[in-house]
Formats: sequence, C-alpha cells, structure tokens
Amino acid sequence: MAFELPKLNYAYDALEPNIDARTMEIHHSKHHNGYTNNLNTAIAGSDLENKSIETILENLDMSNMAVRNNGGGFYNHSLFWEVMNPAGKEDLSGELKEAILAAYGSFEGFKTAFSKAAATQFGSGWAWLCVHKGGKVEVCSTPNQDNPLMPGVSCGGTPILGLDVWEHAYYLNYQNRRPDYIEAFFNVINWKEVERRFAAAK
Ligand code: MN3
Repeated sequence: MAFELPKLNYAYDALEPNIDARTMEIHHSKHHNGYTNNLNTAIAGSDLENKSIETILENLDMSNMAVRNNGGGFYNHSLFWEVMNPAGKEDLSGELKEAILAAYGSFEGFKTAFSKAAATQFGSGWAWLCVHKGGKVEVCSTPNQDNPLMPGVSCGGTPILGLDVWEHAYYLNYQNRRPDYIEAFFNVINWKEVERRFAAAK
C-alpha cells in the first residue's frame, strides 16, 4: 500500500504568527507531498513496498539515496506536523519533564541545547530530541532528511520532537533569521504529543 500525505490536524494559518500560513501550505502540500510521491516511486515493486516507514528507515541501506532522502522526508515531516499545536504553549510535565531535567538540568538548559543544535546545523537538516531505551533523552541534529532512526545516524534512539531547519521551513517569513524561527517554534510545541511519543518509545 502506498504512503499517503497525512492531513494536518489544524489549518495552515493555525500556527500564525509563529509559522505563517503560506509557508505551511507550501511546506505541506508541495514539499511533503513531493517526498511522499517520490518515496512511493522509489519503493514500487521492491521488498520495501509493504513495510512500515519506521521499519524501512531502521533497516535502511544508506547508499539508497532515493529512499534515504524521500523516506526520511516523509517520516520527518509527518512527525513535525504532529509535534506542533496551534493552542500554543503547554506545560511540560510528568516523566518526560523528569527525563529532560535529568539530562539538561532545567527546561532552559534543554531549550538552549536544542536551539543550538538547530542553529548550528550547517545548511539543511533537522534538530531532534530523541529517547533511548530506558528513558534517557538526548538532543542531536542531522543533515538533509536523515534522522536518528537510520543506521549509524547521529545520536540514535527514537525521535520524539523534531524541528525542520531547511530554509523552505522558514525563509518566507524569517529570511536568514533562523534563530528567530527556532525561538518561535517553542511557542507552538505540542508537549502532550511529545510526551505520548516519549512514553511509547522509552
Ligand atoms: Mn521541510
């Protein structure tokens, strides 16, 4: 069964002013749609065709650039839409909060580490918060559409929060001001969804 572009749980303008509607529309309907279609083309007729995206990425032949780029793009954006929330800031709580405090000392310490990973990823890529088996969390970044599910990529573990720092994610509204976009992202993180992913993966 072919992969399908997931619907957003909110309107394109729902994350305004932090992420503008035009960027959301192009990002979802053009970029993510492109990765989805190209992934389907790349796996058509192969033994990857009926596997889950997680299984495909965890067992990826990293030299298969079509699946690496488009499978990564499909998975990364599917996660990205879900870890944002138009309702805005929600309080971090529970076991995820404890794991973040254990790793980074404070929420501000985590925010600094995540923002630095996002700001210093050279060129296109992603910043991640990952959870390892046992519940330890770790911030890292990846180039292009790679992600930590892929063999040997960055910090490993399961990504539970991701931020797209490709210019297509912010340039219309923020131009070269990637740090302002990163700051704005913190206003729309859907912590309930991140907590759900933490609990499922730890
Ligand atoms: Mn993108």
